[in-house]
Order: sequence, then structure tokens, then C-alpha cells
Amino acid sequence: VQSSVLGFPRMGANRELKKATEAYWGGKISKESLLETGKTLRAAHWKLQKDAGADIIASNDFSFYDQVLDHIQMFNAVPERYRKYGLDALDEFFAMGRGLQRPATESSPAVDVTALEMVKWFDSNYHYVRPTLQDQQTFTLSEEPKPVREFLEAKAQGITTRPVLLGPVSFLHLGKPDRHASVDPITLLDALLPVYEQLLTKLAEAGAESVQIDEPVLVLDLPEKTKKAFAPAYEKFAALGSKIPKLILATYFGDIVHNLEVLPKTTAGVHIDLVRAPQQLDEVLEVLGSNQILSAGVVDGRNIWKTNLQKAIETVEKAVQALGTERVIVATSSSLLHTPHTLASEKNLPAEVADWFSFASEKAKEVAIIAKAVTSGPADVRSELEANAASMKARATSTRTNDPAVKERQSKITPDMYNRKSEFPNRITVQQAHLNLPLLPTTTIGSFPQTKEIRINRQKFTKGEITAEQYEKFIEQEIELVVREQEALDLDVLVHGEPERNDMVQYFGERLNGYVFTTHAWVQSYGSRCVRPPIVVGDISRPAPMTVKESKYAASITKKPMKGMLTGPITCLRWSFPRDDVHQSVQAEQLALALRDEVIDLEAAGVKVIQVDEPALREGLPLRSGTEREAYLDWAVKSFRLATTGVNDNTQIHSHFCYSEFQDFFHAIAALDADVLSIENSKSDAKLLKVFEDETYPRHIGPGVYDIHSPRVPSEEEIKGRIEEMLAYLKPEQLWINPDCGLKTRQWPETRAALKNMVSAAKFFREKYSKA
Ligand code: THG
Ligand code: ZN
Repeated sequence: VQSSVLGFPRMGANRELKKATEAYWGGKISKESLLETGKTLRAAHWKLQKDAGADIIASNDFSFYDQVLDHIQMFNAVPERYRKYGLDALDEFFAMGRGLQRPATESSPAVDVTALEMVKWFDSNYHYVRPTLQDQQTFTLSEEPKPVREFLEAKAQGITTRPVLLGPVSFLHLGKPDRHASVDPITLLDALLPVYEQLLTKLAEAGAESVQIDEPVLVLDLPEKTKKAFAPAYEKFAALGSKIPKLILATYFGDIVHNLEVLPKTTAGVHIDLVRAPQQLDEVLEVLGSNQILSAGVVDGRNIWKTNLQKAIETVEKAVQALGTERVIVATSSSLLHTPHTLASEKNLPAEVADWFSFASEKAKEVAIIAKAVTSGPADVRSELEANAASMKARATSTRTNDPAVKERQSKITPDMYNRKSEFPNRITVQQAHLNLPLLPTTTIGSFPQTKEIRINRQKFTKGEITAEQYEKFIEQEIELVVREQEALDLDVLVHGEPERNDMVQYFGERLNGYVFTTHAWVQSYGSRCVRPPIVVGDISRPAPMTVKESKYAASITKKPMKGMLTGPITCLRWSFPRDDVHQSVQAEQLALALRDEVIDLEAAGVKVIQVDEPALREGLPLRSGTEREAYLDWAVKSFRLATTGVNDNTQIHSHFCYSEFQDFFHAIAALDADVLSIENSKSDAKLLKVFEDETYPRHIGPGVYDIHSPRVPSEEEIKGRIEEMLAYLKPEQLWINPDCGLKTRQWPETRAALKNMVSAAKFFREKYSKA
């Protein structure tokens, strides 16, 4: 039995990749220097996995931004609006990832292009860049394709890797037609396959024995035509015989039982996720071709809990009984991209708790141990197995995980705790009187630029170089600055800017019982951006108010309404590493009770508007429709309501969502009963607005009027155009004007400029309606 890792995190133990990439964007380091950092990291990560004992190690899992974007460029599926500038390949790549706005120079014309759409990778907190395809889309293979380059690079280092590719069906299914195109991506399969053929041939020539070809869309409900695409694609590959490497078709994040009839039986092997969907093992074993290998994903690629080795070994042994040792591989459930680099960097975790965790580097060792135990018997790894069993037992029986007071409170939740005091029409009337807002009120989503100064001061405080009083004073000054900026811009509902928060989830995790947090456990979210999810280890409760001091101060220094900012229970849970020993609905309810207290405390402190963000509500949706989805929505909506309905009618509850795929989801958003919603909209081509053709949304709503993920400044005219579009679907009385997400990743000059244009655009329509 061999062991394998499906992919390794790219950032480096100290986020070296993030730092180098941002330095390159900032003009501080050369392209060569950035490329060198990438190379060094790849080499270190291959070696680390090899030393851990993993037999099969992935290459081409590295990317300077996103692996799907790598494929877009490698297949020359770069839209003309980027290509026309004739940029250097790396700059074109980044232009697609994050947009590019650059004045003309003597040698090059001005560049102004927005980013390609970025969407959540299945139900994870990772974002991929969406292939954007044309009606007459053609594909050609780039010269020196990246997977070949990186395979050779590892080979030179003495490691024969297994390159990973995104499969053709998934590549197309995850894509979409470009703005003015109407192509159905999957119909481009015939055009795409020759490119895969060439690429696979080149990989074989370079010496690759096998290739991991990811077809994660097999875990989804697929339209018939997508299902039908598997056979022609994989028959074509099979016909190439030994001209191409052996293919291991990889699926993850769910089961593939509902798609077994289209699972290609001609590949050398199939990888399945047995952490997320252990129940699929029997059925997959049954349909596997007589020579096919099973790659058994038994080490969790999505969470940080130590693997229960005994259980994993039993699962793998079951597969071995059916197939024999030669036809089974022990693997991580998915790429380890979604886990932090190494537990070894964590110096501040309580020792008891640290022993429960396993990050990417430790997981690479786990697959090797499991493979060894199955191959040569437990005696060879006795001490590892004993230590693991002891750790499992310690966690199960720890007092840290169980808090009777929290359980007691959960048992006392009553039905009225899920409802506001009156219905929206009554509430909005008293809120209007209370807040006195103009038509088309303007606001922002909550955060303002996290400047270097803020980061430095936070760091100094964390290191004990400045006192709590000095830090608080600094934060107050920052809040005042942000308030004055917003007053100068003439925004209507202000925010305090969140200078005290590192992250909208981590910050709360650090203030709640039942959580532990890390110092280095970063996970890539998109491009160079990382998050450091706190870890839920036990029952959750709020020892003290978490945000009241800052919001109260902010409200006290302005006459305009101040919006308090909280992260909702589902988002707190989804963007943490949740417990795996208690159902997530229980953890969400505990979070909801803690937030309910916070909401009520904010109201008491004079904060009239409270925004409870749930940007992760949608990504938590089970990937397939059906009863599981309904059950999720039920507890998710309930937890939001539990958190937010404790206030009086005149307190306005806002919520925010970072996505616009509402078609199948609208009823859940409406069921939250939030008074005002702000949602992402700007990059998705008015897709969101189409929902309002069929549905009348009864409450207030602010679809984002510009994309904050890019440094480019939208003009007033551009924003007016957006607002005009919205007014075709929504009444002016219900429309709010706001950017489409928080502004923490932006710089001040562009923020000021964009908001100025936004406020002017809002005023234009406000005047227009007041004259009418
Ligand atoms: N927090 C968490 N998850 C998220 C978001 C978030 N997922 C979706 C969306 N927002 C992703 N967006 C971002 C935006 C900015 C950053 C991370 C994810 C970011 N990170 C800092 C960085 O990489 O420089 C690190 C933050 C810090 O210094 O603590 O800016 O908002 N959990
Ligand atoms: Zn957002």
C-alpha cells in the first residue's frame, strides 16, 4: 500500500509566498526574485513530504495565485481584454486574478481591466478564478506548460512527483460564458480535449508515471450533458494507452454514489473522500474496474484534527480485503491546501490541546504511518499508534470540551427567541423615525483599510511592546479618523472601521470560551490573501462583551447613525476549524447565544444599527440538493434569528453576503428577517438582480455598486450605471447604496476616491427622485 498527498499548502511556513507576491505587486522585488521564491517553496514542500514518508507527492499543486487560473492561462483561454495589452505572462496572469489599472508609460500604453470572477471552491473558504469562455472559444497549449516544468523541477531534485491537473469536465463545468457570450461551457469539450492529450503526452515524455486528474464536480448534482461528457473524455484518454501517464481520477468533498454510472472505469485509479463520505466505500468498491486502484482519502484535508489512525487503518484494510495491497493507496481526503503548514510553529497552544491537532506537515506523516501499518502490520508503527490512541482518548474525555452551563442554556431556548417583536412593515416605520435617513442611503460594509500602521501597532501590542492603554488610545484615534473620513464623504450610516480586528472570525474566536487560536496557522483564501481560522475545541460561550467598547466610542463622536458590526454564527463556525465530535448545528446554536448577548449589549450602548454578517451562509450549503440541504438551512436560519431578534423594533438589523448566486437560495435569505441586506453584485453581471424579476423582496437591500477586490477606482458614471440597473428591479425606497464588501484590503486613496464617486452617484438619483 502506497501513501499519497493530493496537494500541499503553497504559502510556506511563514507565508513567504504571500510576502513575495505582494512585494512584486508593489514593485519592491523583481519578477526573477518572485519566481525564485516559488521555486524555493516548491522544493522545500516536496522535500518535507518526502521526509515525512509519503510515497506519492503532487506537483503542479503550487500556484502564484490559483490553480484554476493556471489552467486558464495554460490553455490560452485568456479573454481578449487581457491579451490585447501584450503583457508579460506573469503580469497577464495577475491581471486576470486581481485586475490591473496602470497609467501609460513611454514604453507601454495605459492598462485598465477588471479581474475575472472569483468564486468559492466548492464548500470551502478558498476561492478560484472562474474560467470565462467565449462563443468561439479555442484552446491551445502554452509553450513549456507549467505542470511539465514543475514535474522536471522536482525530478531534478530527485523526486518523481505525480502532477495534478484539473480534469476537462470539471474545468468546463466550473466555467461560465463571458459577458457577451452565450456558450454553454461543456459544449467546448471537443475543443479542449486535444490540449489535454498534448499535455498528458508531454508529461509522459518528461517521465511522469501517473497523473492526478481532479474531477471534483463528480460530487455535485450534474446536468445530464455534463454527465455525458465523462465517457468521451476518458475513453479518448484510455485510447492513448501508454503514450500518456496512468490517470488517477480524484474526487473530494463529498460522495460520488449518485454519479457512479458516469465514473470512468478506464482510468488507472479513482480517489474518493472517505472523511466526508465514508459510506461511499462499499458502493465504489463494487463498481471499480477489475484493474482500477482505489485511492482512499482517510486523512482530512479540510480540518486540523489528528486522524484517528485505528479507524483509518480499518477503513483502508476493508479496501485491501476487496482489492489487495497493490490496488490501494492511502491518501489525504483532498489537497491539504485547506490546512495550515505545520503544527511545529505553534508555541502558544496549551500542550493538552496541541496534541489533538495535525496540520499539513503532520498529515503527510499520518498517511505514511497508515500505509505502513496496513502493509507491514501494526508492530512496525506501534509507538505511533499507541500515542495516537492516547491522544484520541484524552480529547474525548477532556473537561475543556464540555461546559454544562452552556448545555443548560441551550436547553432553555424558547420559540419566541427566534422572532422580532413585530413584523418588518411596523419595524421599518419606527426605524425610519429613529434613524432619519435619506432616500437611497449610503453605507459601507464595515471595515476600512487595514493600514501598515494598524498592523504594526497590533503587532507591538501582541508582543507586549506597547501597553493595553496605549493600544486602546491608538485604536480610538483610528476610529475617530475613519469617522471623520466618512463624515467628509457624507456617508449616511457610518461604521467604526474595525481597526481593532485582525479578521472578522479570528477576532471573535479570540474572545470566546471554547476556542483556541494559533499564531501561524494560515490558510490561503484567495491570491495572496490568507486567513487564520480559530479552532473550536469545546462548548462555546461569551465571557464578556466583545465589540461594545469600540462601537460605543464610535457612536459617541458623531451625530450620524453608527452601525455596530458582528460576524454571524454560521460564518463564525464555517470560517473556524469546527469540532468534529459534535454536530455543527449545536456549535452554531452556542455561537448564536453568545452573539445574541452581544447584540443586546450593543443596543443598550446606543448603537442603533447592527450588522450581523453571514457571508459564509451559502458556502455551508450541502453541495447536493435534498433533505440534507433543507436541514442545514433550517438550523442555519434559526441560529441567525436567535442571534439577532433580541432587540427592539427601532434597532435596525443589517446583514451582508459575499456572493450573488441566489437563485436556489433566496427563500433562506428572506427567512433571516434582517431589515437590510447588503450583497455582492458588482462582478457577476447583474445575475443577482434577475432574482428580483420573479421574486419581490419585501425588505431593504443594497446590492454592491462596485467591486472592492480590485484596486481600480470606479467612475461616478460607472456606478450610476449600476444603480440604474438596480432600479429596474428594485424600488428606490428599498435600495441602499454600498460597495460590495468590506474595504480592509484596500488603500486609503482608492477607497476615498471610490466612495466619493459612490456618494455622488447616490445623490444624483436622490435628487432625481425628489424632483419627480
Ligand atoms: N475572513 C475569513 N474568511 C473569509 C473572509 C474574511 N473568507 C471570504 C473572504 N473574507 C475572503 N477575503 C479575504 C479578504 C482579506 C483577507 C483574507 C480574506 C486578508 N487577510 C490578511 C492577509 O492575507 O494579508 C491577513 C489578515 C490579518 O492580518 O490577520 O486581508 O474576511 N476568515
Ligand atoms: Zn463581503
